[in-house]
Amino acid sequence: MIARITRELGFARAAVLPIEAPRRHALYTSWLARGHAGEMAYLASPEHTGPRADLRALLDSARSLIVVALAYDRADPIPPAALLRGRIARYARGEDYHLVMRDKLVVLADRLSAELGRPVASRPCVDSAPVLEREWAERGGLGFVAKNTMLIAPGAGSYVVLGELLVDVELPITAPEAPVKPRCGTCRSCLDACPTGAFTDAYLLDARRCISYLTIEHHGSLPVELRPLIGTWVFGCDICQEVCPFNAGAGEPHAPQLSPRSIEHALPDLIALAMKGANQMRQFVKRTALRRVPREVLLRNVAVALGNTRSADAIPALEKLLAETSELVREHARWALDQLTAPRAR
Ligand code: B12
Ligand code: SF4
Ligand code: SF4
Repeated sequence: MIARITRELGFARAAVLPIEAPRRHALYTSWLARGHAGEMAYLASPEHTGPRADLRALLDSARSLIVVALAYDRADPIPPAALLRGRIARYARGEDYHLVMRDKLVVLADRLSAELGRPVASRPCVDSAPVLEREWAERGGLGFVAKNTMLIAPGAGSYVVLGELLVDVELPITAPEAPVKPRCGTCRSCLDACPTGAFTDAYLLDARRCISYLTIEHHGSLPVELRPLIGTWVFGCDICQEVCPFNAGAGEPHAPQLSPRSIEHALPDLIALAMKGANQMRQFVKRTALRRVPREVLLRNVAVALGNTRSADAIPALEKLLAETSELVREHARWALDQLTAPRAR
């Protein structure tokens, strides 16, 4: 029944697990203890560490966990030439996946309740909920946790987002007895390709060096030594997924809501983005995951990306950013202008 409903709802993978203790909670707390979470202090709060160790803290009547993967669009659109283009990570190019996933999980709970002919108590979770999502996806047999720390569902690859539905129904378990074996073998393409050296080891990521963290979670001044390494990413980063052989080819069908809203939401014209006032920016980010960062943080990222284009065409846009009220934006625009005027290292 769950397999049929989740397929009809467009999920790429789904599994049912019993409510059990996670096996890797200690890995999570040791990751926090190493300081790898950077400024994401909320991850270490009791509201986050507690429920990650015990799913019942989220729904005390929970009897089963349904874990799902939703595929998003991996194709890069071909933009018109001759503009300075930035990059937005693929998962953030369409409608905000948190909204899409949550809506689907709520429908899943309703359909389950209708088929069982009784009310079902449930709790949908996605990303910000205190759940060890990759562990449960792996335990459910959706895929394996890879060296780049991503959950890879062979066939669909790693371009999937995860979600969970806790329900107070004892459903037939579909999770495999033994976990899916890691399939990276001797490959280490992702570890070598990361421009900022964010992997301290295979399976271990120091968020403080990750472009995804720097452009989305870190809202202050960007470390000067990392700015040139951010390239033209303005929101997130996909490099450790782009180089992965499990993502080669067209993949499987993805949720249409997660397709890029426009070319500008995938490979944005950096100059046009720098020129957007508050209202225009609000329109641009509406109902996308981009709305999760303040305008000044997006403009900070745009300034760095413009500096990294090393193109004199970026100068007028950066000069316009120098007039922003935010000192954060002005400081990054000054840095970017310095990149454009400084002689290149040979
Ligand atoms: C904090 C966070 C981040 C941080 C830290 C990422 C990280 N790798 O830890 C930052 C901001 C950097 C980030 C970036 C991204 N994120 Co993020 N993030 C999260 C969040 C909220 C928590 C992750 C976490 O707890 N990290 C701490 C580590 C220790 O835990 P973990 O990654 O879950 O690792 C588990 C396993 O790897 C395993 N494990 C640990 N060691 C070992 C060793 C071996 C040998 C094995 C087999 C397993 C294993 O145990 C860990 C604990 O259970 C989750 C949502 C959630 N609630 O889980 C999304 C989540 C992981 N992110 C997601 C996405 C999409 C991204 C980005 C791709 C976005 C982008 N394009 O910019 C990048 C990918 C960067 C990367 N290579 O991970 C998806 C990943 C989907 C997938 N297919 O895996 C999630 C699940 C959100 C979602 N609902 O879909 N993210
Ligand atoms: S998302 Fe980018 S910066 Fe972060 S670990 Fe992957 S390649 Fe490195
Ligand atoms: S690039 Fe290679 S090592 Fe990295 S996740 Fe993919 S298969 Fe594993």
